[in-house]
Amino acid sequence: MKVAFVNNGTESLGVGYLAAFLKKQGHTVKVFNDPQLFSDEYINNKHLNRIFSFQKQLINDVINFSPDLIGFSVLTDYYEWACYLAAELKKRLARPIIFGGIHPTSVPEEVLKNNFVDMVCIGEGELALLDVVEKLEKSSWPYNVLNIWTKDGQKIIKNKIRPLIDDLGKLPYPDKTVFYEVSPYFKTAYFTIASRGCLYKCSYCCHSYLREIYPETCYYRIRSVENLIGELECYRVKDKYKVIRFVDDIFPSDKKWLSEFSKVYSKRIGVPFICYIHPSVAREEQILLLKKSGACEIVIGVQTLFENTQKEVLNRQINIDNWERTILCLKEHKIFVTAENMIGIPGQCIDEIKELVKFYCRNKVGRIHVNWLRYYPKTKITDKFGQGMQGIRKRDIKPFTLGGDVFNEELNKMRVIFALINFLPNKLICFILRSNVYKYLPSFPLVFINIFSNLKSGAASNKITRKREFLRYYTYIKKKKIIDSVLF
Ligand code: B12
Ligand code: SF4
Repeated sequence: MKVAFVNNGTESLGVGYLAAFLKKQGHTVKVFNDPQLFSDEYINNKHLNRIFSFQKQLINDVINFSPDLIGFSVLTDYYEWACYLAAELKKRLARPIIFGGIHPTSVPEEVLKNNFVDMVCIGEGELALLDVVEKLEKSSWPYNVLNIWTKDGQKIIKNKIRPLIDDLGKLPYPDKTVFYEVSPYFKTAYFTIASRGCLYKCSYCCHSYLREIYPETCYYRIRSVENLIGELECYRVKDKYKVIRFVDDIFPSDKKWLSEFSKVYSKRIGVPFICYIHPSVAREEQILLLKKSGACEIVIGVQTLFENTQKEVLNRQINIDNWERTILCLKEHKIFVTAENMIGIPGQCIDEIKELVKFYCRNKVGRIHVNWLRYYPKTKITDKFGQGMQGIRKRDIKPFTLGGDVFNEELNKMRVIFALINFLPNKLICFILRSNVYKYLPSFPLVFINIFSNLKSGAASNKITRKREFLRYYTYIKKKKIIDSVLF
């Protein structure tokens, strides 16, 4: 069978895993990429996006490939995009269309209301998608495949969810070639994942909901060190890449795993890497092991410092002293620190954000990210505070870098201060806060704040982003004849 995945411009490990699984069973898989120029977390301009659109070409390419099944991996931010392309494809090509990923997993019934979506996959997709493909191959409709919801006329068929794959080592390595053959910008850094799931369930995160659909299984799973290193060797990462990005929600902190990883990784791979950690589990011992392995940049999610907001709104049990200790320890070991923060949290007052600014004046980090809260469907924060934001209606969505669901002018001015912490003396920052001078600052367009902080930091992840974004625009604009695009 031939399976086409329509991709939103970013490498998706989910699609990589699904492609590898299907290919292993002899199926053909191809990715069709929409580069989404001028529609990303940095630049969002409808007119330029239309002028530099590759969607017409993508549709023609999919039609020429003549797949037996068309798949979309859908995040909420790209739901509208996926619906548009799926509807256009359905008009021209009568083939089954399946949506999978976090958005359909969260609101499957709503997604199935679209007449161009034939099936949705809830949760982990490898086994389910293979079952679907095998059924279609035998010319039968996948009415009774675990994890799959589909339609019989007006009726929605809701199948149960199968347990999570307990041993991730049973899966083939994610297929990277489906992306690499599409465009060189996918090769700018190596992305991979050592685990699935998370130990926590913060209210604004997908795990606050996903854990509910998998109540009885071991939710957090880690690949064996050997399996992970095997993947990196298979793709010759040591020879081909300058940096690796582990995109685990939180990088494994289990001491036994980490000490084995540190020995094997430094010996057989040795490429500097970026990962996320959680301060509750990252003691000095773990940080030392990460350093020995080759961690060059570590991302930590601080979000806010008020314990009440952490506990009551975000469902995080974090001891603020831990943050200071973790940051200090990372800096002592000369690891670049990126701190993620959130603004627009329900009940978060300006004083709370001022405290956060002061915290970073005391504890300087390499890069401070300030993201706007997004009310993603089915998350606990949305259930409690995001009335009407369940993502079930299509809406004009702004990424959390560009305003999220909670943009407000005063907070945006405060956001400018975060971008200045590493460039102005602490005394001046404190004066700006005390005298409320920030209120008179111009409300810079968010894109400038993002680009400014990106250019100024020496973070490895920023270097990757710059290189990848440059190549994404350069390779695709080169392909485009501007006159054609204006006429189209
Ligand atoms: C890695 C990651 C990234 C990477 C890669 C993104 C990507 N496109 O894969 C980077 C850093 C680039 C990224 C960026 C963003 N991310 Co992100 N990211 C993640 C993270 C931590 C892990 C995803 C992952 O690779 N998991 C491992 C793979 C194997 O699992 P999977 O993707 O879920 O795929 C499996 C199933 O879902 C299913 N499946 C998936 N697709 C399909 C399709 C079909 C047809 C089928 C049958 C099955 C199926 O089968 C797969 C294999 O089992 C998740 C959190 C999480 N744990 O899910 C957030 C997450 C997906 N990200 C999120 C967000 C918001 C973003 C951004 C929009 C943030 C922003 N900057 O504004 C961008 C969007 C980028 C883009 N253009 O796609 C949200 C999405 C929430 C939502 N409701 O949509 C998540 C859930 C985190 C959260 N806040 O809860 N992200
Ligand atoms: S620690 Fe991070 S990944 Fe885990 S639930 Fe909280 S926000 Fe989500």
